[in-house]
Amino acid sequence: MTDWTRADFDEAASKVRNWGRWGEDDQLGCLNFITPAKLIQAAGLVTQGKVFPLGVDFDSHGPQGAHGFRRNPIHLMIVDGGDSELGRYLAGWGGATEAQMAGLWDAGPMRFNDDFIMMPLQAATQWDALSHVYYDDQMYNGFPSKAVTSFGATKNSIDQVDVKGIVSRGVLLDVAHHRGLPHLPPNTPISPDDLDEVAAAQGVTIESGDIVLVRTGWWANFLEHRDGEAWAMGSPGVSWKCAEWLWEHEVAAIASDNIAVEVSPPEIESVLLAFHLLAIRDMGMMLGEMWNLEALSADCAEDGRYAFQLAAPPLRVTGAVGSPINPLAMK
Ligand code: UVW
Repeated sequence: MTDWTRADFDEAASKVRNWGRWGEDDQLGCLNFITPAKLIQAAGLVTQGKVFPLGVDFDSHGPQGAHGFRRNPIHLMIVDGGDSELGRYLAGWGGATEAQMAGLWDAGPMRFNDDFIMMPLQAATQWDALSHVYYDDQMYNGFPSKAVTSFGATKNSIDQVDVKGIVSRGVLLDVAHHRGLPHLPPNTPISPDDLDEVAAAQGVTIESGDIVLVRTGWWANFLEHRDGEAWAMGSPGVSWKCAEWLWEHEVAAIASDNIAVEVSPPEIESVLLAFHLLAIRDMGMMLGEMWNLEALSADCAEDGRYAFQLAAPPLRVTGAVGSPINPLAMK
């Protein structure tokens, strides 16, 4: 814990608040920094024909469960190899009667499998939408928190941002690699000066509309022990002070390889998830969590190129406050 107070938080909030900047109805927030010129620039970074999927495995061995309200994805089969006769009984499928279906089934070679997944949208690699967190009864752009109802978010939902893709220039700031560590020590905060130092060492600049990926090595660390509680409680991550740095650089979105982008435990005693609140609610910046940056990190270290095209479209889940994703970095 530090000496920072709610007053320090409020001062930062009033500096980074983007409400009204892109109009009173805006629900895209910092994604507005991604312009057509930015898309063209990002596409030009694909020169080597390499692709890096940044999603983690969606399965029951993930980090959720330690705090009780989220669960790891549950994958169930609805139709499997034991159901090879099932189609004979699928009356109504394609308009066929049971007798017609049985005839079609027996006459032809086609068999199939189907499956089903149950999961919190926040369980694995994901985006936080601009309706995910709020304080003082208001969300990004001043929308009332009550606009998120039991029917879903009527403002700032994840489907609102799909119009942006989401595609841009991605930049990896590999803090763990820069420090010569497999992962940062538990509970290490990453300051704005650290981000500048890493960018300078990597020879990369952060430009308006970039999506910044901060690597702590914490996902690789989780895979070694699979202890969700230790992973969540000990997470290194960005300091709440990085919100102003992101605002000054006009960053479109930020993602990391930990559970909440920001460091655990809270740096301001009276403000839980201070970085979340400043980024999502005040700036209108989406957070990407639990991204697997390992293969990308190794490649960037090898070729010295830390900028690439990044594509991370959310699912159009109507009214959702987040979305699972499998982001792609392309070089
Ligand atoms: C909360 O836990 C509220 O947020 P996140 O899942 O984005 O870390």
